[in-house]
Amino acid sequence: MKRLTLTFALLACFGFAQAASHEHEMKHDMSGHDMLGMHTAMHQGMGIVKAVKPGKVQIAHEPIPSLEWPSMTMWFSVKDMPHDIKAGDKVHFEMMQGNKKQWMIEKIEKK
Ligand SMILES: [Cu+2]
Repeated sequence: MKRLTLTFALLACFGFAQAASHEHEMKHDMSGHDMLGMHTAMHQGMGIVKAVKPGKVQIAHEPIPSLEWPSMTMWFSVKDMPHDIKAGDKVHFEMMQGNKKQWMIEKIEKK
């Protein structure tokens, strides 16, 4: 019986992982899905916008403990760039690594 439960748990995890890999095609709000977050490796950061280009933003971000990143300035791809984001804005963002290893901001908002 224990073994059966484990199998179900693994299947459930696999299902979530699959859902995560297609997340960029989905529009629904992922926040609050704690279990899903575990599998998608979504990371949160805060920082100051340094520059904006179509589909990209340069952010001087604070340390990101979940990635063991120190603070630094770097470019990110942005899935849906809000029109009101500009250099000098303090922002909160959520990102995940895409299948080409690039960091994609899934959500960005002014603070
Ligand atoms: Cu960085």
